[in-house]
Amino acid sequence: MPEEFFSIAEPVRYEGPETDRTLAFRWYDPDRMVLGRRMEEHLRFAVCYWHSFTWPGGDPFGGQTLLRPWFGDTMEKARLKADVAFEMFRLLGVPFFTFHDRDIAPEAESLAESNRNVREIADLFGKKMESASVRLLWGTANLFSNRRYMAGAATNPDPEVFAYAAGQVKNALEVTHELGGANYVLWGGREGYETLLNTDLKRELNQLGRFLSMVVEHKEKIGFKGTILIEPKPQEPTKHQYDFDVGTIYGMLQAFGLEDRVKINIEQNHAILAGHSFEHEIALAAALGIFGSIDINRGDYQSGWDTDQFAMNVPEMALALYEILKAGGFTTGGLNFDAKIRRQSIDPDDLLIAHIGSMDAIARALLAAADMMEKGDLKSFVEERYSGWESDFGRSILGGGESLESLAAQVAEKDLRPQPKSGKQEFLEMLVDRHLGV
Ligand code: XUL
Ligand code: CO
Repeated sequence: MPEEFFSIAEPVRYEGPETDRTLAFRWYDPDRMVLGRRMEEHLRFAVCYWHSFTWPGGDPFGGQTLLRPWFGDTMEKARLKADVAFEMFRLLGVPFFTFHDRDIAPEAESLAESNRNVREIADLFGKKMESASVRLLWGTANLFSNRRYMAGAATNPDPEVFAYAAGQVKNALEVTHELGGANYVLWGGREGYETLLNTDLKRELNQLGRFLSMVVEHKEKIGFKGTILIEPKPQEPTKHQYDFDVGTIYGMLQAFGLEDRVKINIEQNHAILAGHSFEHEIALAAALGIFGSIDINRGDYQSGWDTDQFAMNVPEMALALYEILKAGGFTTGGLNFDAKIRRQSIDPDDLLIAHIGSMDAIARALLAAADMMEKGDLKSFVEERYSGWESDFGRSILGGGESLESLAAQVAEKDLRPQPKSGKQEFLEMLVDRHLGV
């Protein structure tokens, strides 16, 4: 069956910008060298299991629109789903995939049985990965769908729920380790609250800190070398999520002494929901030394929820990739398509088209970002703008050599009357457009 689910059996190939074939790459050329690195190694694309293979196409007013032969709660269906998923990884030629424990195997009555189901499918993945070229970018545990987690997992008022979540994460982390995962992600699906009337905020924050520490301790115990990543999101499902944005998570990590042990998985749509730009979140994480990985998608600028659309917007991604390149590129991280086709996109090939379109848009954006790096005009402008801080005077201020008194005295003595200089935003935006080929 899986061979017949999609309309093609041969992997999608790079054909160049001249091609008008839909199932072909125009810009994503894995072997093309960009700034001394293969394009595939820069972008490290991953297909996610949940949106592509488990989401039924529902919205708040209607249920399933996507009919898939592997939908259902049996292990047989889970194996069929794995066959189709690996077929899609092969067709797209993506180097990575990602999953939640609940995406790959059905939940059972007890934790032990559910964990066994996950292990069984993970073993199947392991066998498939022996002959496939796809690797695991990250695994994670779904601590938000089951009703036991309605009041949170680590931040639940009931310690038994905390314990259940711990047991689930232990298994998902071990499975990720066994499959050679490059990272492990924690997205605090319901780690937040709706109303203070029923919530002890301080207690819940401490619970979350303890949970994170336990994950790091277990990672070290089992010898997992990948990176532990936290994914910020400001709201949805809860009104106030504790892991609101990069800055909030950094503060939390510092409070629990984990700022050197955990990094961040930034999602475009979550950045937008937090009132930030995507590139702001990347730049802040890089500045704080906690940039890890990306969930690449596109939020809708009018809707206040997580629309998780496939990213096709080249200019915005060029600015994001510029920040990633400035930060030195990915180490263990990559670009995970945390994106879903629209519920009316019901043709099997729509899954391929969505990924191809986005991979091409991102590849084109990478070329623009690489051009920004190579020409260096944006960088020179910023360096020149701050050049005063490289003078003896600037260094003395930041080096602790001055006080309010000494600075006040120097302003008077040298009769300093600093003059404003143009920030030249339109000029810089024009340069960005030029890097985009305008
Ligand atoms: C939810 C979200 C998750 C995480 C993994 O908005 O982004 O899919 O990426 O749990
Ligand atoms: Co995500």
